[in-house]
Amino acid sequence: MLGFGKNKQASTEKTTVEAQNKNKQPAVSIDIAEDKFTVMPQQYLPQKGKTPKIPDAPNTGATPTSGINKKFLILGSVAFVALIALCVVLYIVFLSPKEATSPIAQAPAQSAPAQGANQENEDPSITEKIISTQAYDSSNILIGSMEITIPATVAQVFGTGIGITSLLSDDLTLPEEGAIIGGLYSIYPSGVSFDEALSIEIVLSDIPEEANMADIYPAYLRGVKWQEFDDYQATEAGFILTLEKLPTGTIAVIWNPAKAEENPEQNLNFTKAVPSIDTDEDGLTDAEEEMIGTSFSSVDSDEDTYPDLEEILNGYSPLASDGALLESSGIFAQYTNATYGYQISYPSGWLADSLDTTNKQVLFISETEEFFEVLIQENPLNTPIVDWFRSMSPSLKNIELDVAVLDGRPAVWSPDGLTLYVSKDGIIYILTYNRGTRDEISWPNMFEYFYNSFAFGNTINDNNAQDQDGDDSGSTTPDAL
Ligand SMILES: [Ca+2]
Ligand SMILES: [Ca+2]
Repeated sequence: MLGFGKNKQASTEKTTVEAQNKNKQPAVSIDIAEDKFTVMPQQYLPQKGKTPKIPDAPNTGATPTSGINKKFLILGSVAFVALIALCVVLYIVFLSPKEATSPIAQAPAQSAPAQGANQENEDPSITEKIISTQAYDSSNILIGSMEITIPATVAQVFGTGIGITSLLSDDLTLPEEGAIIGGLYSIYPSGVSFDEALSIEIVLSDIPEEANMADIYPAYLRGVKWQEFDDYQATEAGFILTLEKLPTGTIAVIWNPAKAEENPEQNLNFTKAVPSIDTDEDGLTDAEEEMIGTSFSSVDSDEDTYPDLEEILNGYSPLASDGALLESSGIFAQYTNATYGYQISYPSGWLADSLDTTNKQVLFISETEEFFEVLIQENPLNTPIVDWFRSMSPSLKNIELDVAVLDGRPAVWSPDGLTLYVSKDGIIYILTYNRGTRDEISWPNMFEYFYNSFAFGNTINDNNAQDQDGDDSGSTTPDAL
């Protein structure tokens, strides 16, 4: 929401910056002064009345016949009365209409009628305010624009105190990598937080042809570094930021062609996994051929004219030329998870192992350190899988997702192609090829067979099925095909 988690600065620094900005923006100072008037009479009024009186009273008592002192006494009394009168006027003008609600209590968003009732002094016709500005290059060609939608509650408080300035790039720190496109903007008052978020749209007049949207992002100048906004929405011609707090630095859109490559992070490796050695180049790795029993020096081990891999992916045994089905070959076994309602096939020589009695994490372990895994995560709001994935991987927000279908439901691939996410009935099923420390994967086709065999089934609660293997784990494993 806020998008500035990383931008928390020491409060002293922030105060200094705000103070400077207040000096620059008289409109803001006026507003803040009004706020102070609403508070001052309550706390300071009695003391103000006393302050001039205390030194006067004892002095007059000590030298009773002094004419000069009498003059001071009269002047002091007049000043005191005038001050009281001034305070009363200020009290009537500023405080009394707001008495019903203390300033602190009305800070969070209240219902619109309540706010309206408290804003009698301000223009009730102010609802939502939109301000905008345009940016031009040195040849006076329009390069971009910024438009800010200010919610009514914020507009009523800040009035004209919020604005945008379009800047020139001459005296600014430019990004080390990439280039600024579509202008530079400064929004004031900088660093200020609002009760309601401002919607800020940046429109780019011209997006370079060579650029794609994954390389373009809105950022703000934080010290001497350009920091990408944590949260934004891409539009056809730019971006929309939703900010409850304004950054202290200049805002711009940066085009950095190297960004997509340099920003994988979050344990996700963008390089697609490379299969290990495949001597006969038939697509089955030597490790797979050895496990299955096919020849790693022949593309067609059973010499039925159908290549080994083609037979496997079409459900035929690569070891029998009589058209025998893979199901009855004993190469794969089936695992059933009744707790979370799914079935999946895995190489029968591997160990299928639920890590604990919850059956949330089941491993299918090969003779190498590599293993396949089905992991369960809750998805109580039943968020669609693409949205769920995006919410879990904010760093991938600009990456086009590889969306597949698994047992009739949309599924999302991780960028490295080794994890598949699918959702059903409030549960996320995460199918992963864990290659450990290996660069090359030994079981690419076994994994393909594995995830393609994934099928949703009934859970134990749906059908009251008996726990067939009697270990109370809700799983039945293995059931050889
Ligand atoms: Ca091979
Ligand atoms: Ca064959």
